[in-house]
Amino acid sequence: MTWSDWSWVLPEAFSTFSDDVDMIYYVILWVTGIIFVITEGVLIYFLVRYRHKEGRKATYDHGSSKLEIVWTTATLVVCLALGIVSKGVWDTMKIDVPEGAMEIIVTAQQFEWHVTYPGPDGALGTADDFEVLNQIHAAVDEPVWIHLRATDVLHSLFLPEMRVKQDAVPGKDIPVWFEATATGEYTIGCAELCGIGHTTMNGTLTIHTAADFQAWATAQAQRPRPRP
Ligand SMILES: [Cu+2]
Repeated sequence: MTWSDWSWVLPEAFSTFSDDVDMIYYVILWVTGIIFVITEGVLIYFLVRYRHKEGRKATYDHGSSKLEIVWTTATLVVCLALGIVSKGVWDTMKIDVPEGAMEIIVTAQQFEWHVTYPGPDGALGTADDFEVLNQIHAAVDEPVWIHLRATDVLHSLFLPEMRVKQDAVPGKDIPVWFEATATGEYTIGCAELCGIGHTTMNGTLTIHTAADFQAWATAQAQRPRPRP
């Protein structure tokens, strides 16, 4: 049983950190959900209990310092606890890019995703790099390190089944990584309103077996390309 099995709003998840992301999502949802129901319940109770009654005068008081200290401290403790629980997952997703990850460049541009692969030499920025449009291909159980860029406006790379969502900012090279745990075809979307064609800024993330990915990459590298 994983956290993803609880899902009634999230799509199925297939990355190494997706279960941790879902755990935080559901913990925050339950904590805030319970507090929301309690506060709304108290509000409705007070509305009814202290409704207008002929002859009853309103009373005024200046609050209770003790109560204010209690609920401020309780809120602080809950927020700190959520922050501490989130910290490890944040570091995993945002800082700890695994060694040996395959590096690719994803460049967002109204309204498409340009994906650059290193080619047979395994190094980006060389003559054998090749580019595909609106598709990311990777091998299962192998980490992918994306250099996320944008050429025009803000976009956001959204890989829902990998639990990846990261803004792409013109002028910045933002690292994003994931490691898929199952082969298949998944969604690429843009999660930042970026112009009139925003809703068409989609693509497909294909997770292959290692052998199939090698075959795909080799075929792409040999594909004739227009001269620059
Ligand atoms: Cu966009």
